[in-house]
Amino acid sequence: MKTKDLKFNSKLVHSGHFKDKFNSVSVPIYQTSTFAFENADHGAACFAGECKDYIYTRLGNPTINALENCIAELENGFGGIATASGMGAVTTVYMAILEQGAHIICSDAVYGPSRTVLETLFAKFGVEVSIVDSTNIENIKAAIRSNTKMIFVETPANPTIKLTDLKACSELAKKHNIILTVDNTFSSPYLQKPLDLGADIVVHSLTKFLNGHADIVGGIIVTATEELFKKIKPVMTNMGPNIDPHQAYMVYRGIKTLAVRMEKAQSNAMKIAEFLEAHPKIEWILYPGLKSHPQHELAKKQMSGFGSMMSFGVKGGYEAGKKMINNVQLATLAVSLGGVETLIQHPASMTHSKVSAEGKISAGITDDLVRFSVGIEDVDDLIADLKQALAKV
Ligand code: LCS
Repeated sequence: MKTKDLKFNSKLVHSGHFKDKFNSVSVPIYQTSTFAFENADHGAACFAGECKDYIYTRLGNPTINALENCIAELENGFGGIATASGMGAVTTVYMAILEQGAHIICSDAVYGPSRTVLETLFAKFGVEVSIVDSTNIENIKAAIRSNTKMIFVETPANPTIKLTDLKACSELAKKHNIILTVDNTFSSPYLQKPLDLGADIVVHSLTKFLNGHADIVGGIIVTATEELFKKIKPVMTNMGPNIDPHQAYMVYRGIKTLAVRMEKAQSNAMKIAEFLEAHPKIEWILYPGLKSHPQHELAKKQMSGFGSMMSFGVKGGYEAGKKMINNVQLATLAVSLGGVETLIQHPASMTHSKVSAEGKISAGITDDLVRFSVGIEDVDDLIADLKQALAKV
């Protein structure tokens, strides 16, 4: 049975697996930098692309390939290109698609470095950048120029939990022959499949939900087509932000429990969001599963669940939020997200601190914004923790 024809939960367990000499049930870690050739002709044939044998781990490795094939199937894409980090994936896509004089439209609601690398490094190489509020498709439409090569969005976005309408966005991109790249980190393919909605490229920080255990850093690019795959893969292999086989193994192992982790985390998140929304010390809360989220209907349309990421403000602003953050006992004060453990952080001074003050204001990364990544602990314990921390505010 071909794994690509299986249903999603079966794919999580079986996609990417290959039969080896020992019939290993778990894909082994091929912790090797290089692979021996039979003879000189074999080596030459490998380099000439006349045989599919492995050459060198930066170019390809069985453990890494298992991971790449697995995620490509989960995203219904053509192929996957794993990288050393999520930023390795984002910047490899930028490098492959953009060029001097090209223009990119980037949502204002993205992970800080995905935006700042465009405004600093890529701008230095002559790439034009427009940062827009992508919650309204008209803003993207208005920003299109004759040299626009890519639209880059993240939905739900870090840390504002803003959504972008992927179907509308992909229709617009197609009409203007622009590549649409979607950072799907916050949803994972369990909750949202951007390629099915018309996107051309998906990127992930594997560090988050796909791995799920806060013990590695990694990234991946999945392309819809062979053409895009062939354009991006050599950029990765030549520039060298490849993932390590051990990292790849850890993510591949984590993926097998993605569905059960996501289900538990998002069920916890819904209860926590309702608790916070009703709490007198909470000024505002954004969680796609709440009816009060301005894009709740869009979330229902393009996601199969609401995930486990939320942002909120405590009455009294930054000082009050800081007091709360400093008083949680079960949740951990740390950046990153999407692991089995609940994390809390303050984006304006941490993950998004390098975004300019005006950039933060226009993107809605306010000083009082507290970001919460809900884990799979018992929800009663998490709520009790939030209750005692808020009592100290
Ligand atoms: N995309 C999103 C949506 C992210 O949240 C992150 C990291 C990245 C890309 C980059 O991935 P990395 O290179 O770290 O694997 N987000 C982080 C965060 O919110 N806190 O720490 C890292």
